[in-house]
Amino acid sequence: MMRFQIKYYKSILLFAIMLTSGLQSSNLYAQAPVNPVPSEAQLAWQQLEYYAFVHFNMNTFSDMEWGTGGESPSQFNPTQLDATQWVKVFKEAGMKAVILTAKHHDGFCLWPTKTTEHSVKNSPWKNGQGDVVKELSEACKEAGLKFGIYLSPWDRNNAVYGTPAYIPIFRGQLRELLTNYGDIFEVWFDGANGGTGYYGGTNERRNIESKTYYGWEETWALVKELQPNAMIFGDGGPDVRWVGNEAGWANKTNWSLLRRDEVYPGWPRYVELRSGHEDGTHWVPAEIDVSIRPGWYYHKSENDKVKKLPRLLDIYYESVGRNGSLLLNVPADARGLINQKDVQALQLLRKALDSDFENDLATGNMVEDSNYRTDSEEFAPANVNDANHETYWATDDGVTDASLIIDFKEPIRFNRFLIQEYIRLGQRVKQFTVEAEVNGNWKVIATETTIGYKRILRLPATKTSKIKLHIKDAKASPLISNIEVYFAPKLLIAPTITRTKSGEVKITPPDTGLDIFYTFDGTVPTKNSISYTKPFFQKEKAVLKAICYNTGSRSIVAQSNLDVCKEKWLVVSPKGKKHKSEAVIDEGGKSSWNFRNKNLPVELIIDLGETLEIKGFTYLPDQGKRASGYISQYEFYVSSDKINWGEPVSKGEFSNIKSNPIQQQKNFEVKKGRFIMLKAIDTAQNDNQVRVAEIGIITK
Ligand code: FUL
Repeated sequence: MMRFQIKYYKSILLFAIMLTSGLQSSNLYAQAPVNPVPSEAQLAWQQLEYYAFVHFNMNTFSDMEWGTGGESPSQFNPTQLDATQWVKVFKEAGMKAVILTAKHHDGFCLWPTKTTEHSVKNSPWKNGQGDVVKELSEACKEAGLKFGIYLSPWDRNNAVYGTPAYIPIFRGQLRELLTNYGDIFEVWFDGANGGTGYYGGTNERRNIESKTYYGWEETWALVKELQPNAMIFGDGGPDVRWVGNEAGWANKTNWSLLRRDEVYPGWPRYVELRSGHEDGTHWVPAEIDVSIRPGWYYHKSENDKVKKLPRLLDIYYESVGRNGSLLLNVPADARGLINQKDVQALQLLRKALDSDFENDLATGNMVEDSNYRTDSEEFAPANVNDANHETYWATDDGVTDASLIIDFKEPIRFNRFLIQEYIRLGQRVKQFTVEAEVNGNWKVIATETTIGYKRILRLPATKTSKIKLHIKDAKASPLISNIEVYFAPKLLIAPTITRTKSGEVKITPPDTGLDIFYTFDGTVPTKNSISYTKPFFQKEKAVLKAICYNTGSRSIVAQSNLDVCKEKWLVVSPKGKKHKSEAVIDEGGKSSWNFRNKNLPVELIIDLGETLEIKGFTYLPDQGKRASGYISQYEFYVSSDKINWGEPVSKGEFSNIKSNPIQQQKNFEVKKGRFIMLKAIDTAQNDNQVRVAEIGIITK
């Protein structure tokens, strides 16, 4: 009460001073910015948060990730292209913008450019009269979504790529795209540059100096001249930076700042991009680009590999929730439509996010603080939950350790804490905790570092009637514009089924406190099926189906087609150190066996320990972070005595394995035998090694 009175008198005094001096309150109390600060265009971009990338181009038809440039325009022929369908899907998913691969590394242009013949104008699609860039830009405008373009600097088709003559061509393409298609919110320049290619039929390697070749300063200036508000994306910006991985996450510590002049396309210290630089010289926030599928382009073979809800939620919380923007790639298929599999995944994500953020428990609750700037209501703690992001809580100058408490009066449960800094005046907070009052004591629930535009913490469910935010360190007086508190429901999605080499099955739920039920007879499990309480053995072939169950609702069904377990299996050849060679049959997909410095072909022979009727095999390539040794050409044999192998039961290629190293499966005519042999005839990288993470068989 006393404190309130002092504040009250102070406010009257300050008000009197303001009246007499004729000053605006904001001038009187104005804080100095902590530089660097974002531009107006960057502030607007930051609020988009979640938007779509569409990889759709020649690769969609050639089933590749990186076309060579030697493809023919006649291959480009979507049968039902409908950009309004894409935009509808994205809008319903809550995305605010779309970026299209107008030209990828293979050089094919999705618009009828004057700069090259390698474009839609020479394709059968709409008899060469079509323009994908136009259709999508118009659909976006109609639906109120922003539109951006990806234009690959690298061009594996162009005959003059690598010489100075290419630069005006590249800039001419940019000029067309930035002049003829309305407002462009972002221009995306890829860091992959130079290497082998078709290059007008020369089929050679052309390396360029990525720092200097494209004359980036002039190229950027052209973008700004034609589209002053467009954000330019590149490894190190200049406006928006890459996050240093394509897997969908930023570091928890994430500064929107960068020592920008150190960074260039292909910068070898790219891991630093995950956190930015605390002492950065420029405001260059992170954008997290990741694909909803393993590859960036649509491949029919990946229709079952669309990322599942838990992974998509992780991506959201580790991008938008870590002070970054999420650029989620959803490729259009060869019909020219967003595939139903991807549509469903986006819908599930939207639904889950809507329920996670349905009810902000903080709104309207009393907030007290330990310090606020000049005791002025303009900087009062209640600004953090007033639904206005332009108002904020600020401490007095020099106060960088301060706290505020949200008092709910009655106990609530929460497991999400969302917090935002008023970044217009710079990113400041370096360290903070979130605490909850539990049985009369403050319990630290989270100890964190940076905040920035937005942090969303996923926390263990906690019951409390008071939450404290404690800013422990900041570059200057912290400015907090928003706090939201939620209790997200448990995720009711399919459990995961795994089995060890000896046949022990484990069923793991996606969240705590869920019941699991399963069947072996192909029927859909209900709450009356077998209840899963602990791991069990299933050594024989079986179709296992499992669900999660929680108070009347059940998840979709998880299904695992288990084959005979690998308990009796032994690696016969080549003999390595035992624990290493066993990696190919240990059911642990992460470990791999590396046949290094072997001359090809390499033969891997396995004793199954019993005679089986075999009708197919699987090969999981190395899954490590620096994966290598992918087999590209193979032969597969079955034998009853490991002496007479006969003809291969299957042979051919594992296509696209380097860009997309997922499990490969080959089926063949049933053959009886006890021994199998995978022969690596060639590898994708010529790196003098063959790596195998796991081998499996499919029995009759
Ligand atoms: C990478 C490219 O090489 C991929 O093909 C894809 O376009 C991705 C977004 O960026 O660097």
